[in-house]
Amino acid sequence: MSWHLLGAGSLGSLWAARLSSAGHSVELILRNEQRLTDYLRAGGLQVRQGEQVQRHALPAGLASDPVPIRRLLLACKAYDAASAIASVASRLQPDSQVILLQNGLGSQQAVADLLPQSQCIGASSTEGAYRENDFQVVFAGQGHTWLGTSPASPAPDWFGELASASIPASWVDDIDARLWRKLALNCAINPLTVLHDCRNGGLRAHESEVQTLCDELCQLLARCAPEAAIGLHETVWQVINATAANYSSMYQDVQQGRRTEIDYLLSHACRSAEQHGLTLPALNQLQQRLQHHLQQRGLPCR
Ligand code: NAD
Ligand code: KPL
Repeated sequence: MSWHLLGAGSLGSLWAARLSSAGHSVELILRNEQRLTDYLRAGGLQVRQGEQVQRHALPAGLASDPVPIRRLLLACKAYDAASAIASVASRLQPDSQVILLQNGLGSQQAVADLLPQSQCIGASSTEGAYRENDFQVVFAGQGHTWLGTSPASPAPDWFGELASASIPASWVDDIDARLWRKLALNCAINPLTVLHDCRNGGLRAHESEVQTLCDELCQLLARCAPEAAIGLHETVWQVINATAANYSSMYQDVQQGRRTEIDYLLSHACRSAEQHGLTLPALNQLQQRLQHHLQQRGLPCR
């Protein structure tokens, strides 16, 4: 059975390249005729890892193509997920499976609401990739991807294809908690790196601010995904230290004038707190400061 990829950007290209190299059939779905022409002119996807460059001339088409989709990897940003899925919804079959490779929370539910007949599989990844140019991707950091459904279900029969393609992945029965945990890490680190204009390691100079955010995030997790709260403070500092020389993904988005995923990270946390009747002043203030910062740079606040 073919894999279809919607969202041939950094992470999506990495998955497509590895699956195809392992002999699995993969077809890209590009946004429009212009992107398809650009892709064909580029001669396929290019993936660079260190000095090694590989080209993958995978077949590509458009959302409007008639071929049914049985297994879809959706690898766009969280804010594009619902509209991207809407563009292929008529091609999905009642037994289709859709892997949602989005960071944060909120977009998965939006997609699931649009696809009541499909099985939506959440994914949380620590792999690192970025785009050098259109259809040219750099594999920047080894990582792992956790996949699963909510409520939990057994691993699908194709799951072994990921291992055969050297995509490090585990099937888990607590994907929501894993997504919450990653969201909490991103909320404790990313906005502050933007507001303090620093690398992750620069947050060591703002210890009490980080600690207060972790305190409030633990209160929120205690309501939404209690197991994700365990050891949050320690993990946040471990990540800050392990990635001290890096700029967070949100910092890089803002620097490059790109829309951030704030609505699916910090704003999702603030909305969830409100829904649970929790008052989390530091988190709310952080959201306001970040939104103001984005607004001043002409970037969307959501
Ligand atoms: P990206 O911007 O590099 O790629 C997204 C791609 O989706 C783009 O090529 C865009 O053109 C395409 N797209 C959007 N809407 C589309 C549509 N309607 N039809 C066709 N294509 C469409 O994004 P990314 O960095 O790969 O991130 C994807 C998700 O994975 C994000 O939620 C991100 O937070 C998460 N993530 C990324 C990394 C990373 O290292 N890049 C790591 C972990 C998690
Ligand atoms: O995921 C990250 C990001 O930059 O988005 C880390 C490195 C964990 C910082 O929050």
